[in-house]
Formats: sequence, C-alpha cells, structure tokens
Amino acid sequence: MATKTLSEHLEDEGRRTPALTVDLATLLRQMGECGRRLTLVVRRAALSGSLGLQAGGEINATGDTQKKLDVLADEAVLERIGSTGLVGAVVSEELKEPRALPGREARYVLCTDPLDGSSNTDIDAPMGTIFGIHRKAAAGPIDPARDLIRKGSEQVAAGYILYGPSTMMVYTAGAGAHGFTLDEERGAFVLTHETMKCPERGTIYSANLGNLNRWSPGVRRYVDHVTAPDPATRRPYSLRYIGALVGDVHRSLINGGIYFYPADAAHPDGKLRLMYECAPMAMIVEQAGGRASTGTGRILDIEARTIHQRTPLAIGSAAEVALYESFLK
Ligand code: AHM
Ligand code: MG
Repeated sequence: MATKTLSEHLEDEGRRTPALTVDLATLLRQMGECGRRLTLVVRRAALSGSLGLQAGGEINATGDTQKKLDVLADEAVLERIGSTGLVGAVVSEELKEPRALPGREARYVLCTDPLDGSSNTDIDAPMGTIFGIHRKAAAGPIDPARDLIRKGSEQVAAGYILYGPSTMMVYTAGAGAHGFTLDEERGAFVLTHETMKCPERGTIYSANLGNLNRWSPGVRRYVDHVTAPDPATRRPYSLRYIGALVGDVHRSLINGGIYFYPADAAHPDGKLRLMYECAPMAMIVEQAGGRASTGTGRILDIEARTIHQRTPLAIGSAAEVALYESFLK
C-alpha cells in the first residue's frame, strides 16, 4: 500500500535533486494544501450555494464569464501562495493584471488557472487547478518584461490538481513527473504514481469536434485519418472529451492518446492560454516522455508576449502528437 506523503517525497527528492530547493518544495506543498482546500470547496459546492455564475456576471481576464467556484479557487490559491512570502507575483486566468504579493524573499512567480474546466462545475464532472512556477531573475520588485513574459522552458516546476472521483496532484520540478492521490482519511497527498510514463502511442483522441467545420484542412484530414478503420494501426481511434484540460491530459498521461485544441475561425490563436494552461501541462507531459506542440512547434519554446496570450495545443503521447503535426505541415 502506498504510504509516502507529498511532504516526505519532496524532502527525499530535495536531497537528490538540487533544483528542488527548500523554497520550491514549500510552494509545491502549499499548492497541495490548496488542492486539499479546493477538494472540499468543489465537493460541497451544491450544498454551500457555490454553483453557477458569480453575482454580477463578471467577465474574467480572457473573456469567460466567471463562475462562483472560479473566484473561490482564485482566492484559495492567492491566500496559500501569499502565505509563503516566496512569490512576488501571481499571474492568474481570473486576474486581468498580475497580482503583486508582499515578501522580501519573494524569488518566484506563479502562473495559474485556479479552476480549469469550470464549465463542468454544475454537472459534477472533473475539473482541475493548473500552475507553473518561474524563478525571478533577481530579487526586488517585479519587472514585468523580465519576470513575467517568459518561455515555458524556463519554468522551474509545474503541476496540476485533478478534482475527480479522487483528488490527484501531479507535479514536476524537472526530475520526472510524480502523481499523488489525496488520502482524505489521512488528510495528505500520498505518492501513488511515481515517475509517470506517458505511453508512446495511444488510441484515444480528444477534442471539441463541434468545431470540426472551422478547423484547417490539415486538422480535418488528421481526424479523417484517425477515424478511418485500419486494424494494423489500431484505427479507428476512440473519442473521449471531458472538456477539462486537466482531465483529458491526465487520461492521456495514463492511457496514452492525444488532446488537441487547434486554431479556428472563432479562435485564431486557439483557445487555451499559454502561460498558465499550456506551458505547465507541456512541462509535465514532456517530463513523462510525451510531447506538447502548437501543431508546428514545441509549446515550451514559445516566447510569451502577453500574460494572457493563447496558443493552439496538441499534447499527449509523443508518437500521436508527431502524427498530428505531420498533417499540419
Ligand atoms: P476554462 O479555463 O475557462 O475552463 O477553459 C479551458 C477549458 C479546457 O479545460 C477545456 O479543454 C476547454 O476549455 C474546453 O473548451 P470547449 O468548451 O470549447 O470545448
Ligand atoms: Mg482553463
């Protein structure tokens, strides 16, 4: 039976991996605490009157109507991360501008989608929290151009928390991706998926096919290909779509397969946001041996221009993402 807690694992890893500093371990532990808190918030949402839209129908930084749970999740992340004094600024899907946090020792920047897949709030379906962590180039006040507008490859850690039948936290600090399941009886995340390996191939594709007619001819030809029967290559692939990136990527990590959200007429740069959705998920999947691409280039190599910029995304099994790319050439 699995027994090692997230805290114990971080201590052990910290001794083995110099990049996993004490401060970084503190931030990862606090994100775990945040996941514990949000597990309760999400589970009790119908009972506590937290389903539905935020009063006033506010529109968040990227044009989505905020749900009550989006706001509660954002507050939980800011509170937990703020309490460490280690983070100088938080970039969040729910905040138009980066939120500066006090802390003389603040050497990190946290990018987060506090509640990803929040269209699932009211139907009791999976959702997640995504985060990526950058180290500031220098101590002192945040310099947006230098500290916030970064490449995904510069992240020092990334993770997600999946609120499903159980709550799981998966993180990487550049030495593999490790998964923990929340043991609610112990009140701790326990290591259940050490050194996760994304299968090289998979037979599931995951995308919002409602957008099919808006996709480029290359993406449509790819869909024709994976749905054409060919037993030798295990086609047709099956379609699965949770509608929460965290859930769809988690399945791809475990079972193999691909998730994609391409550009289309309504989303010329794709829908998903680079800094707090695509880059963290890309770091985790690459650390597990998978691949994350715009369709034509590596997600982690994109130079961000703005904190809320979007990018097309294809992510999952290395060979499946390479196949997708071959149709976009
Ligand atoms: P959100 O951060 O506002 O929840 O949007 C991101 C979500 C992803 O989790 C999911 O894969 C995608 O948007 C679903 O979009 P669509 O409803 O267009 O299929
Ligand atoms: Mg999201």
